[in-house]
Amino acid sequence: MLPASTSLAASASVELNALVADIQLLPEGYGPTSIWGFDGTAPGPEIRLAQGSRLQRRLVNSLPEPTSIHWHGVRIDNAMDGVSGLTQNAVPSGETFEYDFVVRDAGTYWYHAHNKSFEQVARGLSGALIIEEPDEVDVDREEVLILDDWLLDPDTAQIVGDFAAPHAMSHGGRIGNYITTNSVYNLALDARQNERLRLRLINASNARIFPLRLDGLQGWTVALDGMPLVKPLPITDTIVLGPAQRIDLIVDVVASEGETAHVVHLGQGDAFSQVAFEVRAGGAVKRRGVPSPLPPNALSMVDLGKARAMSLTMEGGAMGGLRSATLGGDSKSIGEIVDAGRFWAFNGAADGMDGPAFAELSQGEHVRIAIANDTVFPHAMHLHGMHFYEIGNDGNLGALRDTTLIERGDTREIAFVADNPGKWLLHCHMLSHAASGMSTWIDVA
Ligand SMILES: [Cu+2]
Repeated sequence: MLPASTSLAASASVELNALVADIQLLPEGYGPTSIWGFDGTAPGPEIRLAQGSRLQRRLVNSLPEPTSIHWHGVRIDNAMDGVSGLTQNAVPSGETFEYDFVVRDAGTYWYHAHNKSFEQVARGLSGALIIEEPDEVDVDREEVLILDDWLLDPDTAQIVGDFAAPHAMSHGGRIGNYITTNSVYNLALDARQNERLRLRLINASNARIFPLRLDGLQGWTVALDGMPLVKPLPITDTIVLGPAQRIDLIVDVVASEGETAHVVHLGQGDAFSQVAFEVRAGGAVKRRGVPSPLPPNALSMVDLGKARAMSLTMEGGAMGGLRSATLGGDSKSIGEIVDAGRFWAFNGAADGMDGPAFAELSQGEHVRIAIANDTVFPHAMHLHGMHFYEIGNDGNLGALRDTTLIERGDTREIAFVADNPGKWLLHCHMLSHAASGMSTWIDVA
């Protein structure tokens, strides 16, 4: 049901202007960086709405090339999904597009460009989309933390331009050399001892997997990719956030006044502070108890017993075994595929956008897809339009997600009810991979 106020706002769409702008991304002493950003900022403006309300934004394209906006993780009307070439035409330079849809689910989502994503997202076209639960969550405050990396030339402070570099496409994707949170290097926030924080972490990078650990903070995972866990899960281990994934944490500051707590980034051999929390005076004497779960969103439960089983095999990339694949309807050698700028294949096709990956699904059908990673790189597979359950090793339904990280050699089975009609993209969210063979779609009629 729409809140009463939305009818008054029916024609009052707020603009979201995609434009070229300079921001101070590197520390002081370096020059500004030219980015592409919504409203000229990176991240773009945070969009925050009540669950069940209506999101209306007029995309104004002031960029030198066409663009579109995808609302990542939102169970949305297909026509509003923003995938240029599948659900809409890319919006030409100088033109506009009206996005208008109801947000059914509370949670942490994000929006980003979806035309030439491997370039446009790397240039800065993304932002947070926060859908609030009807009742306030019992925390002292929340922080939206957008994790990203940038590939910058330190001499000029500019974004390195070879977005379609074959090395990045055929290996782990475009990996930046400058890691930020909310576009700030070494972000530092204030906190108080025993303060309870909700941290909404969003991985907006093109390809980087963020392994994170908490130091001076203790708490629980309460949601993944926007969807609440049935029960808060104590954080005891490394948190791994693949590209496009989100995680909501409720944490207590257990570091003492004068100390600094951290979200620690575990790099290759080194660890550094992704976000610092400097503990000030005025904390509480005691920690609170275990938090309540967030209220669930109303999603259809899958019946695995009646689910149609399908499989998707991911092949290719550097050091992969792909020798041939179909391209343009013909079988081509790996050399011919590489000459066409493709390095990957789904079920033997390097051009998975030419048709749906599977026979048409009927609306309401229960499906399970075994996604096999027959490559030597991890991949973050994202389905548009519907969340899915990851099926655990025990064969039971696990967490609800919209993006699942599949390590090299692993197979992950996902299951969902195909209850949202339309053409829905299914692709790797390492965006260089998506542009070079790892994109297909499903058709729910
Ligand atoms: Cu990939």
